[in-house]
Amino acid sequence: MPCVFSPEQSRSFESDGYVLVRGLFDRQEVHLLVAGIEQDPQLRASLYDRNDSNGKATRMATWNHPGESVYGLAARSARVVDTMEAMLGGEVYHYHSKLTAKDPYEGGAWEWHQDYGYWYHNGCLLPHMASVMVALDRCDRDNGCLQLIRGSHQVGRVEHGILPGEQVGADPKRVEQMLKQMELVYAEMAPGDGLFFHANVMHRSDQNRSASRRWTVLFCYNAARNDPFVAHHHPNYTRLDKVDDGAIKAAGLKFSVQGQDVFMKTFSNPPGLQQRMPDSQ
Ligand SMILES: O=C(O)CCC(=O)C(=O)O
Repeated sequence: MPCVFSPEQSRSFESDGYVLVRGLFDRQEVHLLVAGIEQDPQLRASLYDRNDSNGKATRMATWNHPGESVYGLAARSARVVDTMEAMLGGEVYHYHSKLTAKDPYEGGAWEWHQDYGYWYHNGCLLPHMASVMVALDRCDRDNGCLQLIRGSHQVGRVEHGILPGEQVGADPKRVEQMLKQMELVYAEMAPGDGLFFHANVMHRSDQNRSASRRWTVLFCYNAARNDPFVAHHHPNYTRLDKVDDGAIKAAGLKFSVQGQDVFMKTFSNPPGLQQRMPDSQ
């Protein structure tokens, strides 16, 4: 399948930095994705917590290479990869994927940040990077859906550092200005919807204060021509083996393979981000 964006969505990606595609994965695929992620023994064993400033945790799993599991096939599916290639203007490779699981009343908040605020420090010279967040559950304001600042990718990379609550985030003074001039958007999503967004889009999310679970999976990509010049915890250019859109249903409930699929043990900030934000103490 070629890029899933309509011409109008391609234009809004340029101006807004994100596009929400309803029903990127259909009911049967979402069912397989959720079951795969909930039940995969290796993934479950690799879950770790990322705490917010109130001690509330998002449970996470992170993996660098998409394999033959149902969620590996989703990250390699033509509809996602072709759309990323259209967004980033050429061949892409898989940079990593992550589950961000906010459980009822527990799931933690994320501070305002740009993904490139982190990935810059990994030796990625250009911001030719993007992600798609796929909703596994309904995501809304009550359970901590993603919030974005429309058009914020146009400001370029903003300085990031450790904020008073100990999470890394973007310079609050810049974010304050952006919020005065640009629109704050709540990306409410149904299971299977996909939110494609540029790595310089400013985004955050609230704690899950509701009784509904909010699990999402994010597939992140880098342009092949933007091979990082620093070796780090995410891969250098690795050819992405794209699969047909039918691959998820054809494979069924497939889990990761021990020894082939490798999960990370923790969330690591690049060394360049271990400084406090000036004036933020
Ligand atoms: O899952 C969320 O609410 C936020 C995730 C996020 O911002 C990220 O992984 O960069």
